Amino acid sequence: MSAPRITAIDAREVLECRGLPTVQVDIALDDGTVATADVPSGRSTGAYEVIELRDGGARFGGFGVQGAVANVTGEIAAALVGEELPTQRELDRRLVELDGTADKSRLGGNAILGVSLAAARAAAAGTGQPLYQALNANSHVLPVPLVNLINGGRHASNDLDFQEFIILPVGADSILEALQISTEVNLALAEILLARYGKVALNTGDEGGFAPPISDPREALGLLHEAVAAAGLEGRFRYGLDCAATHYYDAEAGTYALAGETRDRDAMIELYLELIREFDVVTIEDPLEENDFEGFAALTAASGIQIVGDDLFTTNPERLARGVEAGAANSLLWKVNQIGTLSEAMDAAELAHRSAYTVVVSERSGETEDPIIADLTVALGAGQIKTGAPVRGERTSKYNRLIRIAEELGETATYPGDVFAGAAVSVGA
Ligand code: 2PG
Ligand code: MG
Repeated sequence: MSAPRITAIDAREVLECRGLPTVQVDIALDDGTVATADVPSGRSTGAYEVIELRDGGARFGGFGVQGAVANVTGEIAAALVGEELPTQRELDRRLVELDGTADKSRLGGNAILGVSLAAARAAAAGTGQPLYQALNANSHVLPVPLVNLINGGRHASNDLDFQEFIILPVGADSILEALQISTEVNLALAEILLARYGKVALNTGDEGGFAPPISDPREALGLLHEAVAAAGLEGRFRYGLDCAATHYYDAEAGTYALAGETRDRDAMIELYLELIREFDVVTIEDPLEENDFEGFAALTAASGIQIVGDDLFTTNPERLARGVEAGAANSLLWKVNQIGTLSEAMDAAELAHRSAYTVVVSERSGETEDPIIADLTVALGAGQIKTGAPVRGERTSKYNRLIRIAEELGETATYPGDVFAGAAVSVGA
């Protein structure tokens, strides 16, 4: 049986949650399928991510993506329309070849990823299956969400330097219960913040978490513990951080500026070991700057918890291979737009799993309501997803999609709970 033919590839500018434009792509097939995907966008981006093409100039403050859209409807469409829909891997190989640069800077990572993801959806539609099932017939693992309740860093206008303060509902029995108890903690947190700091503390950051007027990371972690206790849910959560440390690192001086103090790498590692002990932190993303493989390795060895590389690896198999070699981190933050095609991101996830690294699928701070990462998380069997606070449409679209997937999977759905990180981290009760 031959594959359906591509009859049209269209694209447009749409808005992401910060009000900036991003690329949306449609792929139409001759069997009547029309599949669409949106491209997310980061703010605390890593230096080794592929290039997101922006127009510059006056439109949208320079953030327009008309150039990337034109690359989809022009060059990419010209290369593919009229052909049979290739396999995902063949399509992505051709997109990479057509672009011809190492960082996808000619056509734009945003142009290429939109086509790659829309094609994945088009292929799934042809099989009559939901995307997660079409990608992996053995899909059954719903993820533990890393729920980001307090925002700082580049995602918020407060003085917290760490970007994300996270709760992990490992003591839930299902994704739905995980979201229920996380929301109960979020409601309790709002009451505590209001009583302690006034209503200014209820302002939120880019990922929907609160942005209270504090600067001490201990205070933020303490607030999460208080909220869990106030909600009567002690023992059902563990705690996590995304420090996004590149963004408070002074490369000239080789030091980190944190909460008004300056620390070198060793002092940062010491601080993390204290936070792990004091606050039951079981996962830390980007604790050090994006080039410090050695420091990551030292913390990974000393801490025994999940250490996640985001800006460190940028979902790039080559950077991940270097990390595995060095023993840097034991977990890959997985963001499709950091590398620009689904196949290359899948390669990074496969390498992670072969290397006994966990995979945490992640949103970007600039998301649309497209829930595609929910399907990808389940297809990968990653067991962990990071998609912000349980509020606001661009975050809840992912959570709500997971609830539907769990319902579709019925009795076969599993929720990893305490073993979210497998052997990478010991989180015994
Ligand atoms: C991160 C992400 C998403 P951004 O650092 O992990 O939470 O932020 O998309 O701004 O890079
Ligand atoms: Mg990060």
